Parts: sequence; structure tokens; C-alpha cells
Amino acid sequence: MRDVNQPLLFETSWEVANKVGGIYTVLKTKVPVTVQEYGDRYHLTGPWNRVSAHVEVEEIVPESPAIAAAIEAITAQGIQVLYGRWLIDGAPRVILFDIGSAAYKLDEWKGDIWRVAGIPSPPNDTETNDAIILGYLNAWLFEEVAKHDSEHAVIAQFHEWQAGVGAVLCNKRKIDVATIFTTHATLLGRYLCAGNVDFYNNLKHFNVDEEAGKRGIYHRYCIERAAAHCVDVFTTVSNITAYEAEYLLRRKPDGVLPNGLNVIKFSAMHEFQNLHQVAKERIHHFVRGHFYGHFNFDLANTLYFFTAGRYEYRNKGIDMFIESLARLNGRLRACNSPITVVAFIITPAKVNSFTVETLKGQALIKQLEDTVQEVSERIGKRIFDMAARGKEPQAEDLLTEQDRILLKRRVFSLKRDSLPPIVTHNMSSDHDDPVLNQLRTVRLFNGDDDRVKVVFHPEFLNANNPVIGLDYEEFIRGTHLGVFPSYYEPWGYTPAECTVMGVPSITTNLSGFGCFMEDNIVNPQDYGIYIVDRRLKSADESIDQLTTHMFDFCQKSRRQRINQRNRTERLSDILDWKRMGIEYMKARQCALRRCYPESFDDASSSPYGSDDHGKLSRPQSIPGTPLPGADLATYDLAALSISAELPGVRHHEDEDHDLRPPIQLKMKTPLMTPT
Ligand code: G6P
Ligand code: 1S3
Repeated sequence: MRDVNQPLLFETSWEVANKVGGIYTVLKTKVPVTVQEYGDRYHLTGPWNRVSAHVEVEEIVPESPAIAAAIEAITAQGIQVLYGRWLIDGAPRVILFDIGSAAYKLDEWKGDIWRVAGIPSPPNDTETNDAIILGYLNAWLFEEVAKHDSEHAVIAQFHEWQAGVGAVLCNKRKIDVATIFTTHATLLGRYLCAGNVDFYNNLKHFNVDEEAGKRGIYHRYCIERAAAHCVDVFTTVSNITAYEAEYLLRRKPDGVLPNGLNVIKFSAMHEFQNLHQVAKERIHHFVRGHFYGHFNFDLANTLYFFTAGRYEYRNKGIDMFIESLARLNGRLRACNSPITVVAFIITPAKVNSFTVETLKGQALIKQLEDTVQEVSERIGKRIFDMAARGKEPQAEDLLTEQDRILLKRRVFSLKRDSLPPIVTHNMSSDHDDPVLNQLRTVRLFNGDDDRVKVVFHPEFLNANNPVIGLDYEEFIRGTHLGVFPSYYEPWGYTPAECTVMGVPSITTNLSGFGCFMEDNIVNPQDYGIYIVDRRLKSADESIDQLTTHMFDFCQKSRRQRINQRNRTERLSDILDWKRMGIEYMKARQCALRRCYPESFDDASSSPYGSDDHGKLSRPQSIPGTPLPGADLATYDLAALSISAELPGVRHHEDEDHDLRPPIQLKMKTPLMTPT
């Protein structure tokens, strides 16, 4: 009988040491808590991307004889495998497969997956071909490990459809491993929402096969659906995606594994307010250059809003953001507000380079800055000279005619006929870019009278960027408000990242994060988490609600903003993997019970059986396992040393939150659905 108390754990995904999107963040930030629990028994597996692995992975020799033998069996057939440590916090062991080196087996495996699981795979879909190769290599690895190690139970967790083939094969070949499939979105959900359908109201009625076929993704959909049905435990990242999966994949998820963050990485103790000020100065610098010639607004009264993420115009709610900015512009103008909002849209699109105008703005402001610096130094010397000679300096003695002319030339060079550009890059298809076209439609052109200015930066940020020389994290810190009015967002890391850095954000009740906050916090708005209702309101009403949130934010005093940031940052603990990781533990426990029932005293397949709690391993910094019958909230509250029984405390905006009341968490039922 395999030892279920010391299981081996494999997590497999396309994004191991290979950054594509949000799953990379999930894996990378979760590693420390998983390594703490599993140590050397934990491995991540995925494709060997030579470019990123070169800098992210250090090759080592496997110590475990079973793992070494399994890899040996695979490499003996000419397939290249990298065994190493992923150089991130926790330094987990990784097994990466060179997909190309196994391509000679592709036809054989495509035929096999059709025979064993009825999954078709048309030619020329490289992504699906790669997913099939990864799946077969993973299944091969697990089969070998299970063969060479009969002592430990084995858990394999597969993330997203690209890793789904391995899950199907474990089932079809009856490989002796406990399996979990975690989907971070559904293929059909993403496609349907991106089109113009009323997704949530029709969820129960879609003809899923037909819809997948119409979009040319039937074969991918088959992998996803088969994976969901073949595993011991099926999970997703939020309740809203669980609901979607139930109808689109036709299996109700056993549990929800919300995404956490490695809060230590972001925590800056009490420094975060200072960091905001420093990063904001850097954004000011960009703004002075970008708006040269029309820089008629006061930076002390300027607020920075932003949205960021994958360029999914409708799914990420960029459409709603732009429409609301236009309405905000009208409202701020109507009330003669002293506030100017500069709204950034940061999402990667096809671009050629920065525009000449964008580069010129930064160059001109740099020249001006250098000239002012030189002139100031000369003035300083003159004052010193005069004072040393006992003469009191007079204002007219300080600036020479030569300096005056030099400054005048610099000021003249800042004149321009055109308005400051709304986009920083030359777009590959400027004429049919949805963001640019909507900005044109709502006439947000950075005019002098506009109180809302826009900057579309169609590329992710990095510190070497010659225009906004800040990495994404520093940039967020310098802003005032993140705006993420998503329509389709299984979780949504962007508002979560804002939260742990103390930046308030707007999200929706269609995003996993928004629902999680609504479910867990009494009055999330008090903590700078604004949730737009996109479920029960019409699009127009939701846009109005979003506009009102932004408008109200513009009415806040600096002191109120500072206090709100303090409160927002306090929510960090709730998003820490130390807490979120508990749901992963439950899922693993449930998979072990279902796969190896004979190793457990009772026959229940639920991790909530009467004696279950004692079997969950205990993460550090989390106090004792809850008593039988205690619900998740008891766990959370104990972990965070806060109480749910305190009477409702309303916050006054000007309160100094060093004398802070406890965060009010809602009492709630466990996220896993006992079966
Ligand atoms: C931080 C800094 C303060 C600064 C403030 C500006 O709190 O520590 O020194 O005044 O940010 O806040 P604001 O919301 O106006 O950017
Ligand atoms: C998905 O990435 P996306 O931006 O395509 O997975 C992320 C990690 O679970 C999740 O945060 C996001 O909502 C999903 O959409």
C-alpha cells in the first residue's frame, strides 16, 4: 500500500519557468508554501523553453532513484529532458521536456489519443500538437515514477487544457497516481465572451459542441472536457468559473482554488507610502514630456488611473473603461474640477516602435531638465562668489543674458501645433485597433480643456523602456487607482497585485477576485476595492456606476487617499498563499482519498470527513487545524488574528488607521463542495 502521508507531488503546466500569462504567476508565487510542505517530494513539469530556461533554471542531477530512472527511460528514446532547480523563491525541482525532440512521436500519439479517448487533432494546430506531446511525456514520466517507486502515493496536478492530455492518459492507462485538473478559464467561455453574446444569461443553453465547432476549437475543447472528466478531482479558480465550467464542461468542479500571491515579495512594511511618492515622481516625469506644449495642468492635482492585462478588449473591460473615462471627463468639466486624470491603458498589441512624437517629448523635457540643472549650478556659483566677496546677491545679477537666451530657446522648443498623442507607439494596424477607434469615437484626444487625458501604451512595461522607465510593479505603486472592469475574468491578478501594494482598484462582480472580495469582506469599498455590478445591471448602468466610482475618487482629499491606501494594503494577508494554499491542500487530500481509498480508515472521498482535519498538513504561520465542524472562516480569522464578532465598524475617511479596527471577514462555508 502506498504511503499517503508522504506523497510525491507533480504539478504540470505549459507555464513552468515559461512566462505566458497568469498561470506562471500562480505557480511561481505558490512555490514557497508548496516547497515548505513537500520539500524534495515536489516537482513541476512542463515544456523546455530554452530561452527562458537558460536564465531561470539551474541544471542538477536527480537524487531520487525513481525520478532518475524515469528520466533515463525517456531520454533513452532520444528525448531531451532538463532536470534542475527553478531559480525562484523556494527553488523547486523542475523536469522540462524538449517538445521538439519528441516530435517524431507526434503522429503515433495523435493516432493513440483518438483511439483511446476519441480526441481528434487536425493538422497544423501547433498549440494542440505541443499539448499532445507534453501530455504523453508527462504520462510516461508518471508511469515510470509509479513503477520505480512503490512506496509513496503520487499526486499529479494538471493546469489548464494545454496540460490536460496527461490527465486523460493517466485515467485511460490506469496509472497509479491521484489526479487533479485545474482550469484557469474555459476555452469556450473565453471565446464566447469575446464575441458579442449575453454569456451569463445563456450559459445553461449553449450547444457546447456546436459552439466549439463554429469557432474551430472543437479538438481543444475535447481535451479540456475529457481532462475535467478523467481526473479524481476537478477544480477551478473561482466560484464564477466553477459555475461556467459546470455548464460548458459538464462537470461540477469539486472545489475552488483561489489564486494567492507571495505577499512577502510585495510587502514594503510602512515604506509603501513613500514608495508611492517616489514612483509617482517618475510618472510625473513622463507626463511632463508626453504633454509638452499642452502641459497646462497641475501635477499636485493630477491622479493616475490605469488598466493593464492581456489585450482582450471586451473580456478585460477596456471598452467599458474608455466609455466611462469619456463620461468622467464630462462630469469633471461640468463641475470645474481642479483635478486632472491621466488614464493609462497598458496592454500588448502589434506595434512597430515608439512614435517620433513620444520620443521627442521625452528628449525635449530631458534637455530642459539638463539646461535648468546647468543654469542652477552657475547661479549657485555666482551667489557663492558674491557672498564670499561680501556682496549681497541681487536677483538681476543671478541670471546672465546668455542663460536667459538658452532657457528661452528650450521653452520655445516646447511649443507644438498638434495635441499630445493618445498612443505611444506606431501600431501595426492603427486604423482598426479597437482601443484607438473607441478613443476616437468618444473624442478623448488630450485636448487642453479635457480633464481626462489618455495614454495608450500598447506594450508591457519594463525598467529599460526609454519612455516610461519603470517596471510594472513600480508603475503600479506610483498610480492612484487600478481600473479592471472585466466581463470575463476567472480570477484576475491585476486588482490583487494593486491590493498588496496598497493601491485601490475597481473590479467587477464577474471577476473571480471581485466575487471573492464580495464574499469574504464586509464592505470591500471601505478597503479601496470597488466592485462594479456587471451581472444585474445593463451595460449603460454599469458604465455609470464605474464613472461614479471614479468621479467620487476624484473628490477625495490627499489625506483621504493616504488613509484609503493604508486600508487597502491591510487586505494583503487575505491574499497570501499561506491562506489561499489551504484550498490546494484540501484538493490534494481529496484526490488521495479518491485514488487510494484503501489507505484511509473511512471510505469518505471528502476532505471534510470527521477525521479529516487532522490530516491536512499544517502550513507555517497558520495556527492549529480547526476543530471538526469549524468552517473556513474560523480558520481564516484565527490565521489573521482577527475576529468576526466585533460589531460593524464604519470607517470615517479621515481616520488615522494606525488605530485600526479589525478587518471584517464574512463567515462563510468551505470552498470545496463535499461530495
Ligand atoms: C504618500 C507619501 C506622502 C505624499 C502622498 C501623496 O503617502 O508618503 O508624502 O504626500 O503619498 O499622495 P497622493 O495620493 O496625492 O499621490
Ligand atoms: C487566466 O489568465 P487570463 O488573464 O487569460 O488565469 C489567471 C490565473 O489563474 C487568472 O487570474 C485570469 O483571470 C485568467 O484569465
